[in-house]
Amino acid sequence: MNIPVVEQILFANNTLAEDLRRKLDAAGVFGINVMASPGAGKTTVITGTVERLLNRLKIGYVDGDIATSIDAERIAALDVPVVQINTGGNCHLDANMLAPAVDKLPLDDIDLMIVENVGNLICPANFQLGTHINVLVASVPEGDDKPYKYPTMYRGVDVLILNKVDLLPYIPFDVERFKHGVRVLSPNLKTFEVSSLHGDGMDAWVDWLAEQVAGER
Ligand SMILES: Nc1nc2c(ncn2[C@@H]2O[C@H](COP(=O)(O)OP(=O)(O)OP(=O)(O)O)[C@@H](O)[C@H]2O)c(=O)[nH]1
Ligand SMILES: [Mg+2]
Repeated sequence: MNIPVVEQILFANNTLAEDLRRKLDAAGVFGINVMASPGAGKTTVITGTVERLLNRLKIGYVDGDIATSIDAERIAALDVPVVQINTGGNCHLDANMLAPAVDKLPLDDIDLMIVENVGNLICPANFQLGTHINVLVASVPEGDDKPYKYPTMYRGVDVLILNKVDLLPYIPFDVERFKHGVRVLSPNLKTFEVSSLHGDGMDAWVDWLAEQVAGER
């Protein structure tokens, strides 16, 4: 019996992701893959990011969503090019889904492509998209134990945004316990603590991101 199916799928995905990376590099586009559990604040973080960078960078947005275009409409209202991917029930984006979406973006007129992955803390970590960095948005209401319970996601990302810190006075969340869990998995993970709703901490994240985009050019 032959059962290496998952490996084959991941290998095929990684090959496609490498193709996508080459396409982005050729067009001078820096890509980020934003992942998080449902409702952690991906779209709110992205909205705050786009608003702060509009005068500095040309941005494109790809929304991965199971069924709706609610998030895509929020970002399109900021007057940036938006492409919707409805996964039809799939719990993550993969490079095969992203490729046609990238082709619909005006790549030659974009510096930064922001991909919002499907809300899920498990599946998206296994599928590289060819983006330059993987961003994880964690949020206070999820609880401080999440790095311990979902290690694959925390281990595979380049930057962590702890969102909804405005709720710390109201929700039991031990920041040190959370950070210890993150450190064990990713000792030097770049981390930002923000309230994307109110704006606290967002400038530091956005300035760091703009530096990464500039560094790739
Ligand atoms: N208190 C507080 N609420 C926030 C913050 N950021 C987002 N929210 C709220 O959290 C809810 C979910 O935010 P979204 O940005 O839609 O989350 P998401 O991760 O994009 O959700 P999905 O795409 O459905 O997975 C909304 O009601 C936001 O207003 C924050 O910093 N503080
Ligand atoms: Mg969203």
